[in-house]
Amino acid sequence: MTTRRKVLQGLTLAAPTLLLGCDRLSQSPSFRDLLKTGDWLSYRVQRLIGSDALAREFAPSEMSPVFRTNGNTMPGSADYQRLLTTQFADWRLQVTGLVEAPAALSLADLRAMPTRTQITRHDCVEGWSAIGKWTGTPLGAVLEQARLKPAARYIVFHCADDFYGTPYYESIDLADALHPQTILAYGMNDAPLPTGHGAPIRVRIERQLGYKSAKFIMGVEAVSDLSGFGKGEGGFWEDVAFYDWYAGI
Ligand SMILES: Nc1nc2c(c(=O)[nH]1)N[C@H]1C(S)=C(S)[C@@H](COP(=O)(O)O)O[C@H]1N2
Ligand SMILES: [Mo]
Repeated sequence: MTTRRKVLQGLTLAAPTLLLGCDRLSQSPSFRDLLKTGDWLSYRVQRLIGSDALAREFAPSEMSPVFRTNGNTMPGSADYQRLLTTQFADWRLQVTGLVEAPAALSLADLRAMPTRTQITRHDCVEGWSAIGKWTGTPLGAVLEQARLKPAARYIVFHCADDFYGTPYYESIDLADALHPQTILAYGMNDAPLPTGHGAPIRVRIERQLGYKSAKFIMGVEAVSDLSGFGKGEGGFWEDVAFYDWYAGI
C-alpha cells in the first residue's frame, strides 16, 4: 500500500515537470518506460471495462459561453490559404491506406452521410476544459464506406498545420475510430466549424484528452502500425513531448 502511494506520488510530481517540457528527465529511458507502462496499463484496463462506453453528454444550458482555441489556429501553407478563400470548395478528405475503396470526399459528401450532434466536454492537458456542441459525420460511417482491410489497426489523421515545419498528426485505434461519438465535425455550436477550431473538419475523440482531437484534417489513413509516421509515437505531441498515445480520461 505504502509502496503504491509512493509510486503514485512520484508520478503526480513528475507529471507537471513533463508538461513544462523538462527534456532531460523525460528523455531518460527508464522514466519513459515507467510512463509507457502506465499508458499501456490504462489502455488495457479501458479496453477491458468496455470500449463502447459513451463519454458524458451535456444539456444546451451547460455549454460554455466561451470555447477558447488552442494550439494552431491558422495553418500557414499556401494550399490551406487557397482552400480557405474558396470556403473549402476544392477540399477533399483523402481516405487512404488499408481500405478496399479509397475515396476523396467533399464537405457536401460528408454532410450527405449520417450525422451526429453531441454536447461534450473538451479537456486539454494544459488544464482547461470547455463544453461545446459538435456536429459531424461518424468516422465509422466513412470507414464502413471505404471498407477497412483486415490488417487495419489504427487510423492516422493528417492535418494541414505544422509547428516549425513538423506536421501535426494524430492516431487512434479502431475501438476509438468506430466509437459512436467519434465524429468528423464540420459544425460547432450550431455554426460551421470556425477556422481556429479546425475548419473544414476536426475529429472529436471524446474519451481522450484534447490533443487527440486533430484539427484541419486533410486525410484519414488506415494503417497496421504507426512506426512510419513522425518519430513513430503516434502523434505530434507524443513525438515531441512524450504525451501518452492513449490519453484516456
Ligand atoms: N491540427 C491540430 N490539431 C490540434 C491542435 C493543433 O495545434 N493542431 N491542438 C490540439 C490541442 S492541444 C487542443 S487542446 C485542441 C484545441 O482545440 P480548440 O482549438 O478547438 O480549442 O486541439 C488539438 N488538435
Ligand atoms: Mo490541449
